[in-house]
Amino acid sequence: MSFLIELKVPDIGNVSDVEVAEVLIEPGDVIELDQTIVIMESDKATMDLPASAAGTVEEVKVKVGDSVSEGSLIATVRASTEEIAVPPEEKQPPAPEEQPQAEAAEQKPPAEEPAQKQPPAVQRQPAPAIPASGKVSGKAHASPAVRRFARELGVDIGRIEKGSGAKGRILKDDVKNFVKQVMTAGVAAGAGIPSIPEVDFSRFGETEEQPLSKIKRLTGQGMTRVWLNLPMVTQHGEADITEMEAFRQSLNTQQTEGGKKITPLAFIIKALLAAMRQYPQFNASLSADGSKLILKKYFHIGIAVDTPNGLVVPVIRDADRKSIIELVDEMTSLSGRARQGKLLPDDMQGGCMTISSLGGIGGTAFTPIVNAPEVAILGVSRASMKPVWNGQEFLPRLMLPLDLTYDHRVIDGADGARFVMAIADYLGDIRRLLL
Ligand code: CAO
Repeated sequence: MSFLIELKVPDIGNVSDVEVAEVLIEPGDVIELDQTIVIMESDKATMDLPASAAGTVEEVKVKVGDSVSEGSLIATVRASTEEIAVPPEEKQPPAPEEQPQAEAAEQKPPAEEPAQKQPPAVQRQPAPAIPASGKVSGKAHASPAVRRFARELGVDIGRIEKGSGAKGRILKDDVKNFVKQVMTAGVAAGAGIPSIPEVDFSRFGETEEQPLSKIKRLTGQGMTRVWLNLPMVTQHGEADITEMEAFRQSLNTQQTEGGKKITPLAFIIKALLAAMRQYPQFNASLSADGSKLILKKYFHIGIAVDTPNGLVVPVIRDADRKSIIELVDEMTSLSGRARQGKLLPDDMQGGCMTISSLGGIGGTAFTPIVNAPEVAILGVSRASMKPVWNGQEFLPRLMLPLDLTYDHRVIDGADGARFVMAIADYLGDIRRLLL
């Protein structure tokens, strides 16, 4: 005899509308009592929802991103009489009136739950400390999503001794805690990277703590990952943009009312695209195992935008098919939305190469960090008038500083220099962009 059992969200305290972060079951799965079936996330905590019954999953009623509260139906499970496991201390002879109810359930799904108590949602505790040796604990018990998350952070999940989820399952928080521990340990476990010692600055004077914005924290993690993984070299160069500037100024003077101001950046994008077409290895990414180069036939350009919350990189798609005016329009719209915090994740994905322009602010040179898995980034500083020797005399020319950082695993130094020179040549004579 079998019964259809509804698995619902139990009492989760005063919290409601909790988001489903992971669904760990699918129809047909055979599950055990207390096995984690869903992971829920509120603002304050992450909770595992254990199965209140063993059996075969018939239907899953929620998906990632759904909001659930106490009583929300998560799934239905078909269980045989033997599978209806009740915790030993609660096992009691069935009350005489319960038996017919259970039998009725068999004929008329969805049935009432048999007398069975829903186990409470498990609020996570931080994962236990990792031994400094970074010892591998055997086969890690984690969902595909958690494994993917660990991979993204470059964490070998096998080094996490035990998860804080039901039955030692490794959860996202465990991976995050592992990374934190590795970053703060005296010597990073296995990596041998000494950490910056913690200092009590209040010993030296008054201090105030200011939490970093989410964007800043994520950017920090991303930058550290790139810094540790990529051997980077920065090639500096200069473009003579005297003529280009004269043309740009004339375009801005002729602008009709309401027309957007054209900054040097639109021309720099055009020159970069031409150089990428000439040197396809710059429009590429290295495969994850480092064995091959994936050449891209599309040209999406990321633009680093400084916002009150930190740095974001929206992407101009198919920039090679856009005119100067279209590029200006799109940059204005993307940087405006970036500063209002209105960019969608899709707006920041798929870039082939990034430009980081500090030209509006100042400076003469800097060394930007590659936005991996891209293989290079073009930094631009402020153009200034310089005396340039033409073989006979010094002439005042407007010179634009260019800083190209590249992944040395993919780009050789000679190609780096050629690429910067190509950009400088295109900017020096923008008629060449027409060829
Ligand atoms: N040389 C001289 N002047 C320049 C210049 C350059 N390289 N680049 C821009 N300018 C001028 C513009 O023409 C404009 O002049 P006016 O005010 O006289 O018209 C002024 O500087 C301001 O330009 P802008 O910065 O507003 O516009 P932009 O198109 O050059 O850049 C954007 C747009 C979004 C890239 C920029 O605003 C920004 O956020 N830059 C910061 C990027 C950053 O933080 N990078 C660091 C990341 S870590 O690598």
